[in-house]
Amino acid sequence: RSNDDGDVGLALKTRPKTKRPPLYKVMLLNDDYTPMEFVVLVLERFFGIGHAHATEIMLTVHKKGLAVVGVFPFEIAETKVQQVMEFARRHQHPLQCTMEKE
Ligand code: TYC
Repeated sequence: RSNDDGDVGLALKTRPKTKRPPLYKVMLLNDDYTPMEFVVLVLERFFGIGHAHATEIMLTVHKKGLAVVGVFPFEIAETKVQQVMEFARRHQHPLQCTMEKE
């Protein structure tokens, strides 16, 4: 069909498509060896989290085993994970950072 607006109306239900990108949770995992201060530094440096909140998040990971530290579109989440993993590797800490679709 066609209409006076000139669209051919292939989409029969014409809802304007404003699809948001899927978001990904970036998580830190606990381990027995990474120093607490190093984890706090990671949260400050790569996630822009202030010292007090970074300390709270680090203690949550320490106690519960993991915590979500941020939620981002895929490419940004992937970059955060890479940055944290590389930083931990360079300092020879076993800290693990992962992402999963929200
Ligand atoms: N469990 C570590 C310790 O006792 C601290 C730690 C916290 C390690 C958070 C990793 O993601 C982590 N030194």
